[in-house]
Amino acid sequence: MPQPVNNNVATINLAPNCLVFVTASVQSDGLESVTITDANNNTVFQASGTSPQGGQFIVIGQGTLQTISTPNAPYTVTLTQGCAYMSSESTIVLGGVYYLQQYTFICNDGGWPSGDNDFNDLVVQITCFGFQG
Ligand SMILES: [Ca+2]
Repeated sequence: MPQPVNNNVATINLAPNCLVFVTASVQSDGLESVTITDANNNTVFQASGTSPQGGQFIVIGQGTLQTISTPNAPYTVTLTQGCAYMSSESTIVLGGVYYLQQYTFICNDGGWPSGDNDFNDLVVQITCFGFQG
């Protein structure tokens, strides 16, 4: 398994002209945030929030976006300042065609190692559909 990344900024690639569903959740008393920007530095998703009490699970934001038409355009995912993250990418492909592409980021407050190292303080899931409608 890869080591956690002590950085709050990641770059991902999303297929062009696709519908993307993003959800962000927290289990943290501290303020968590995520911002996704496209290759033109436009903010396409933003969420922030904190657990109402005791690190309780709560969804702080969800929404959809449409990827730009440029192939292989990078998207920047900016997570809570000072966090460390681990991430995964998974795809469902048939005959060389992408049907679903998913990224997951799990974040730990204060870096790694830090605190309880639970990597659930902020969780961001990005799902890119190969087809729409
Ligand atoms: Ca936590």
